[in-house]
Amino acid sequence: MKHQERVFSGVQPTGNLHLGNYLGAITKFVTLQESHQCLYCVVDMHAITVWQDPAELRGNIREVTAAFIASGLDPKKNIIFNQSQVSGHAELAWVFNCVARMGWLNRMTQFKEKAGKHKENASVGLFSYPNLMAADILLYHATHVPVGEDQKQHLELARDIAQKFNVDFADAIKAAGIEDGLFFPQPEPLIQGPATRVMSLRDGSKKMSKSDPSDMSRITMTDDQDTIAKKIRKAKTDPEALPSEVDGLEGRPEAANLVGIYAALKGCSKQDVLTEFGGAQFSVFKPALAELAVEQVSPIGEEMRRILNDPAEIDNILRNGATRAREISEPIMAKTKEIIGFIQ
Ligand code: AQP
Repeated sequence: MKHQERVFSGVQPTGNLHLGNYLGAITKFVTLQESHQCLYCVVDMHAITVWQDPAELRGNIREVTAAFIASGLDPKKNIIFNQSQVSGHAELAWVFNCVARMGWLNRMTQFKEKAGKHKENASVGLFSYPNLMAADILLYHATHVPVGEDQKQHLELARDIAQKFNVDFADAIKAAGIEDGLFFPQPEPLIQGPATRVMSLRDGSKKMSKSDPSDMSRITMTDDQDTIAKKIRKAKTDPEALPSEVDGLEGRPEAANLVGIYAALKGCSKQDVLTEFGGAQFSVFKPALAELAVEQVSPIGEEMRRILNDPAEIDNILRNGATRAREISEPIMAKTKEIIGFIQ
């Protein structure tokens, strides 16, 4: 089956949308809209794998949507929607719950990190999260998935699920008229550039994260100019000057992180940054980074605030996106049911 190139990715509406989400994912979405049919999803069903306050969840769904648009995603060109408005995500996730193996999910490092020592108390949804993610992508036969480095393992699982489904139902797939048996495509992760894993500003060994208790660990997309500059000024560093070569960042996670952020914001390589700043102290580099971050991030935050003033318009965009998403997903879900043997 010839699969048309199609991009899918999602962001959880769990608050504190940060520079890692922006550089690792959203900027890639913006680039891809020029060349591909793209679906960008506010994955609210993923968010509730950890308890969310209902009023805050509603606000956060609108905030992620506003961030998409403020970052330059065109809702006419792309399909922007929230997951729970397209029931196929839940339907296909159930099918994949029955395809994926417990052993596969037991190997997922994100579950181990998020459940921590209290695995017995984690929701079943948090455990089966990667199956829902596979459903998100494969419901649209998406072929390319721009994500940060932390999602690589989940993407590999999605590929395994696609392959196992195609093998388990090989005869039924052929009987449904798909001669080559490739009903679900193997989605490819797109993890590129200098900021695929932005680290905490307080600890270079931990990724920048929405759930870090320290607000100083992350730059959020709605931080004002002073806050962005202050967070960069206070970011943890070491006492050495910056090296002139990328190899010199080895064993210096905080320095590597700030150089990576600078490179991603500027649209150049880490080596380009070191060619400019090699030998400079952080007292010189940090103000330059702060200036660049303020220049790039604060207009997005301002635009988000403007968009958020009209929640009805955001809800319209999401409803319209869901209608268009269903146009693609419904025939694929119907075919999936036919292949499995469900009567429709
Ligand atoms: N630190 C990061 N660096 C680069 N990319 C990142 N992403 C997340 N953190 C970083 C990418 O952002 C997209 C949306 O992420 P998500 O909403 O699914 O959240 P997450 O991956 O669970 O990470 P968060 O935002 O830090 O939340 P918590 O605190 O809950 O873990 C994805 O493409 C992700 O790779």
